[in-house]
Amino acid sequence: MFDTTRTTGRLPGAIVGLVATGAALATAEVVGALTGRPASTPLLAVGDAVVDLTPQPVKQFAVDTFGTADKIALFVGMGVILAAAAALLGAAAARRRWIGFAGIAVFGAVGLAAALTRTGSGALDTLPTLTGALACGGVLVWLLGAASRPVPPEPDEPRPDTDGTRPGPEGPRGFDRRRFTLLAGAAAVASAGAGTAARMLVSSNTGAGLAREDVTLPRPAFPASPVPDGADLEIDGLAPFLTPNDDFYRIDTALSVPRVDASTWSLRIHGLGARERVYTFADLLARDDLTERDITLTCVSNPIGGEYVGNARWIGVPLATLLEEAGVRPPADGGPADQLVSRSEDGMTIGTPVADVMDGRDALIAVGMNGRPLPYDHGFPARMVVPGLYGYVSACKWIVDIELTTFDAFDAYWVPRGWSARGPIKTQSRIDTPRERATVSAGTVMLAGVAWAQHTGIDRVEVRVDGGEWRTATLAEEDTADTWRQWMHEWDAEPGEHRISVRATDRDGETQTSERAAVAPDGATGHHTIEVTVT
Ligand SMILES: Nc1nc2c(c(=O)[nH]1)N[C@H]1C(S)=C(S)[C@@H](COP(=O)(O)O)O[C@H]1N2
Ligand SMILES: [Mo]
Repeated sequence: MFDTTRTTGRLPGAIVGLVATGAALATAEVVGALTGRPASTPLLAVGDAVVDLTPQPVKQFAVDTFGTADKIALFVGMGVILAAAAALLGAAAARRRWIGFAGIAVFGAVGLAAALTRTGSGALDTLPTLTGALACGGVLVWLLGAASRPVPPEPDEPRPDTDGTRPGPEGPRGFDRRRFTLLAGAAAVASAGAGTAARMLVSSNTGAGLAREDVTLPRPAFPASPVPDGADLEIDGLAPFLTPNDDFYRIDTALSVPRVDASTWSLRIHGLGARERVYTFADLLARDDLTERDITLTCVSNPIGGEYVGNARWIGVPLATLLEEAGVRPPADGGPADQLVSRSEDGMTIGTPVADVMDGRDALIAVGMNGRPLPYDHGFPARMVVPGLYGYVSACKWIVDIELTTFDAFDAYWVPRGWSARGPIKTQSRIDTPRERATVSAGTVMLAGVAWAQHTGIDRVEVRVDGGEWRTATLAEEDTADTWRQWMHEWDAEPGEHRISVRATDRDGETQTSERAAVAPDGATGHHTIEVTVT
């Protein structure tokens, strides 16, 4: 099958391995973009599988170390591993081609398995990996050929070049380095170009349909009351009362943000004790019960003092009304389902107590965020928002399906991964200014931050310096019980090192415990404490 009179060096082999792998990934990206399966390309599909299979402690370590750059860290890690494997396999294939093909088969199988185990996958999802593997094999054979040179003759044979001529770059014993470098370089550049173009095509979303940019939100029938004067203390360093969309924290497992076409999107409600109902995006926008509400979202994995909390003005359809239209009754009225499982375009499942969303609180199927259609990152075209519940048990983004079931019958995505099936938000408070380890001048120092106890409301915030007396802070005006509340306190600071702690008491009279608990399984506890230097 192969010319056994020629061989290839290990270094050119390693380069060929890298270039062939790049060609494979680029081909897969192009085919994924052209077939409308951008999430089934080997990089994304395997990345998704890694995210899903990573044990909780490792995931926590990644989030602790990289924060919301954890996705970039994952791709960098995968890239390093893949490049190392590609170089090693290429070097080995230089001598024994079959090793290269075996490597392609193994990596191709991993890519196929990842693509086919994605929710809702079909035959088309195999195309990116299959064409990528073919391209890899083709480039491998082609470039290894270009890098090959004649096998040195057996020692007892007369050597053809013993006449003193040095083996030049194009001599009979070497290979044409210049040609090889040009070919490999051209292949690498072409791969990088094609891969980038494919990624741009996918994210520009130029296809037909209704993109976010084309959506005009109607005026809500039930607007939120204006934010009261004095709800935003406008203190330097303090989080603004309403979090701008661009600054809103983002937490999800999606390695590529779903770009859902709102013209073909629909939300299905069905399951135990429900008559099936399907709503299109146009159905939702045309309703006469569009409701605007301020709701503070919080992630269960927000550490004490952390940033995974934000407050927005949402526009949406009351979820309880949609459930009533499907004939759903809450468990207290004899309804058979106690869990509502929402599913997203990207296969997430989130379980929410039916009782909570039907108890009169402003649970929404949101289509708007701070006066704009939902940003892609935050769930366009529609997501769920439920005041008082952590995001992982309520805030399904890119939602497409709501199934009525029971907690006994189904565990949503996070539950087998070590998180509690139910996740009411714990009362918390945070010091925003001064920052941890800041240096401030002696005299009056403004301490300020936020506190939240969604759907219960904040009653009191206290601060304490160096373990002394708890002193009551001044609260900003309350917007609603579903939003966070700013606080401030003027501290007469004396020179030295100081520790400042904060704690909140909610309207149920519960004061935050000082006992530290980790974020898993159901949210961190403890007082946010910072150290500052006063000069
Ligand atoms: N489809 C989908 N929805 C999701 C998630 C996800 O991973 N996928 N994460 C949830 C979690 S854990 C949180 S805290 C919120 C975060 O919403 P945000 O990114 O808009 O702030 O989304 C929730 N909805
Ligand atoms: Mo979360």
